[in-house]
Amino acid sequence: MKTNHVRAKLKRGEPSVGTWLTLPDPIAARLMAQAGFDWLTVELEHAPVNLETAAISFAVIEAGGAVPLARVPWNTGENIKRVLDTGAWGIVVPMVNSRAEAEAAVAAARYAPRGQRTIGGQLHAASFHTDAATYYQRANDEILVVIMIEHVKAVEAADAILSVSGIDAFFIGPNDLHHSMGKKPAFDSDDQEYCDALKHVFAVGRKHGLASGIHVLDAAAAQRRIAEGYQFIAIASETGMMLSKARETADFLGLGSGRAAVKY
Ligand code: 3PY
Ligand code: MG
Repeated sequence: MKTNHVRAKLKRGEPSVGTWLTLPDPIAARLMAQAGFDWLTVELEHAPVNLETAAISFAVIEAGGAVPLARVPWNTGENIKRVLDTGAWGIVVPMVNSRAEAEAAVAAARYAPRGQRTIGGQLHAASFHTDAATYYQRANDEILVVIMIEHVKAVEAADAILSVSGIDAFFIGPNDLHHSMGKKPAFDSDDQEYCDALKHVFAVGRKHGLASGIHVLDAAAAQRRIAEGYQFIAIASETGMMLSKARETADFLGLGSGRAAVKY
């Protein structure tokens, strides 16, 4: 069975960088898998990606040498089970705001005795180049569980959430976090309440031995976050990268309607 090299990197305290895949297109996923990112997260929360497209995308991402992850649409056992059973090597769970929600995410992602994931499927084992029996035995040690801290309620409950056993990393959703504070959604800001929240969650995560993660807009911001000790860094999305380059090209030639490129 293959080793989840991103999970191993995080456990060693090293940074890993990836991006979000928002296009419902395994061909785009295949090409992105060769760009050199450590991992690629198939976006099922806010993008029009169905499970069949996601399953094929997990396979081509893995074949390209990157770790295939999925952001599930919501924190439910059904969502988590289905992406793991179709070949994701890990999950990113949105909007985890309480200890009970964190426990539910872990229970859905881990087999007994650590959780309640049910037995079944073929693509999970194929994705790790192994047989089902070996997968069931070893999956708990390879599946990456990342929970999102993206609401003030989660910041307040950070200690109760991040002390749940079975979580590998937390991941800040800066847009929802700003929004939950009544502020304009943004990938970053120097707003004091926002910066204090980040510092608090980072310290609590470290206390519980978790890798810290955050979504950023570009490579320079990723470098800054890595220097601060963040280890699970998402840079924008493939759509954001495609459109910002397209926009730059059109602008250079004086073309275009003046509409802003999608950044994420
Ligand atoms: C957010 O910024 O809210 C996100 O969910 C980023 O992934
Ligand atoms: Mg969010």
